[in-house]
Amino acid sequence: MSKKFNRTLVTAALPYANGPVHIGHLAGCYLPADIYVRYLRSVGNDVKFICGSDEHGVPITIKAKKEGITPQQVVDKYHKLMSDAFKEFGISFDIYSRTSSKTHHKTAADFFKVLYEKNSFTEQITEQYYDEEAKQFLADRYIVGTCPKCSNDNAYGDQCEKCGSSLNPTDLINPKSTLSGSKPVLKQTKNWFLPLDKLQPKIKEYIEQHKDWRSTVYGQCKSWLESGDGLQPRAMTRDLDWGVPVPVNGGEGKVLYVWFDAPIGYISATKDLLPNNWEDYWKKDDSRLIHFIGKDNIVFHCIIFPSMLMEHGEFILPDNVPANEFLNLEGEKISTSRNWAVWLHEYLNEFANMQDVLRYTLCSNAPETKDNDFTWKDFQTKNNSELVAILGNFINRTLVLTHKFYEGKVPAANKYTKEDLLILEELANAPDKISKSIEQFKFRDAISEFMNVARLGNKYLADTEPWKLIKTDEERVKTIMNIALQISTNIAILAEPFLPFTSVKLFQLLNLNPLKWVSSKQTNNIAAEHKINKDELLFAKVEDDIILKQLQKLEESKKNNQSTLKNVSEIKTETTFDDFSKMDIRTATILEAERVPKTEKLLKLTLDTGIDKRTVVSGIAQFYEPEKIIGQKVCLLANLAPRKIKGIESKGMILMAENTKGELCFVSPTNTEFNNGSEVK
Ligand code: B3M
Ligand code: ZN
Repeated sequence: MSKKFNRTLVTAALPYANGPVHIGHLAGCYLPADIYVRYLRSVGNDVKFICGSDEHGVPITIKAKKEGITPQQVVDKYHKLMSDAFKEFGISFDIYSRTSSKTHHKTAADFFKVLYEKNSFTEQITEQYYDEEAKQFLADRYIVGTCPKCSNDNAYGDQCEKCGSSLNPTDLINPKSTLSGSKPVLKQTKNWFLPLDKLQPKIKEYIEQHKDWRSTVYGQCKSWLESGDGLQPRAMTRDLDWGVPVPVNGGEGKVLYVWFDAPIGYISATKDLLPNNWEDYWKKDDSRLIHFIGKDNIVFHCIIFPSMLMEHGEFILPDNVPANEFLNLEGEKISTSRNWAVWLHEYLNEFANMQDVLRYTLCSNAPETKDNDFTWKDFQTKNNSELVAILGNFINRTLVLTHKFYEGKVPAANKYTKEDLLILEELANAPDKISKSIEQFKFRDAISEFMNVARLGNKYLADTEPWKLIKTDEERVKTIMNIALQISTNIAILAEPFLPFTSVKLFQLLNLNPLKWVSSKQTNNIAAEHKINKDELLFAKVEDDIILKQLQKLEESKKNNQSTLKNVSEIKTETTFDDFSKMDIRTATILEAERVPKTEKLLKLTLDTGIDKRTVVSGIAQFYEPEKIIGQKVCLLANLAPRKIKGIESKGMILMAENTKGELCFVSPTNTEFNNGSEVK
């Protein structure tokens, strides 16, 4: 951070234009990015805020198929919906572009050509799955099968959403095309690969220069670099008909890999915003590039995109990637398909003019260092006990008393007590504390420092009790009320990044033009004799019935999901008793359990199988605390060939099944009188 930057380009992940925006998106990246940008603007930095919709990629073609419309129709519909929702929440992009635009197609194609001409790619003929009925190559997402790592039957060709492993389609056991349901065949095709294996040393050096990144981000990068054989070449073109056509000979019928073109979308959007000087932001050494994203996009922004930029050679590299973890909803993973979400467009209907309440809740509970939970109860508490009871209450008392005592005119301070001076000093110090947190991307801390200013004001009024004092010491009350109005004014300034609607409203109530950050270090921003406007409440209480209604709505989603049984996979192809009896499944007991360091999903278990004591590594850390499963009876596939996982030899696999929430649970003998080592048959 010692380097001097003269301009900052802030990007927020380009969301796929295939569904409306929910609170997880907002908390994951758009809200922190917006707070950061608003703050930099208020400080007077040169900053541009870039976003847009990601309109390519297989999820969009899948959505189009489902709805019986074209991919273009899908993205047109959602581009508008999403762009509107962001705007309504005050997400202050300088541009919200789209990757189906002409500028983008050209920019991405040109970028590809530069790398192609520099021989950055390797050409590889690979065998890809092909659907003979649908007569097309199958994108990874069009293939489902059984995950080789955790046996989830609904793993996709690129990833198992259950255990988080990233996969190749050929890793899947029993692959099936989702287009026709048929078994796909392997067919040869040529594609261009980015040889990340060869680039690994350069990437490693780059990552290691960024030990200042959030530990979750840095850690994930390190584990990509260090896991197994390190980075692997990745195809940058795909056999697909939706996307940016591959602009070189032999590229017919292929498009750029969506993760090749999407980050270039940041560049194209900057071009659209600043046709004449976009290059300043992307190519000058005194420019700083910051990507706000969710944790599932870390590898693309910290490894793949920087590799592309390095290979190209003209661009600066991301300086920071403050990725957030995930936000859950009422204890469960947010899921579009299960309608387990709070949709922004619905929130706007049901909580009109309460954008800042959601912004406040999401920021003060942001998943910055670990996954976090949004609950409606917490939303109500944050509103009622903090926004209403502290911030709203302080402002309201100040405005009401100013009207009552002085007909809305700011009284002049006449003599400060020692306590007053302490309050003013604390007020003047607040902005630097908030700045420090924001600059370190610690938005939760920042918003709590902000709230402390309102707490300070509230306590000041409670301690000095001007409503009582007015009867005995009118002069003293003038100073107190002047100070309360200074605090209110500074709150209006400091609120802007976090609660922009409240900030605007508060400036209006104070009858002031909005002020910039630097003014908040002073404590004389509102002049004596200045006339303020009539008071109005900033926040309203949220009653229990409103919260209940939201919880009932979620309950409905849950019921619908259970009745449609969306998570139940089809029966696999027939097998024989002989094949089944090759599997040696035994009862066993967990003796020891511990987390595998530097992983999120893995537990190292020691089992008593009745025959031996052995180690099994299992991807269940998201579902079970290690200390709570000691003594747990389980079923174990005991003759599975041993495998090394994270350097630990794992012998066998524990049988698990999914519950209605999609969590993995042990399949274990229900009767406690089982011996370890009893065969399951
Ligand atoms: N569209 C993935 C997502 O929405 C992807 C991000 C692109 S950022 C360049 O999570
Ligand atoms: Zn898996």
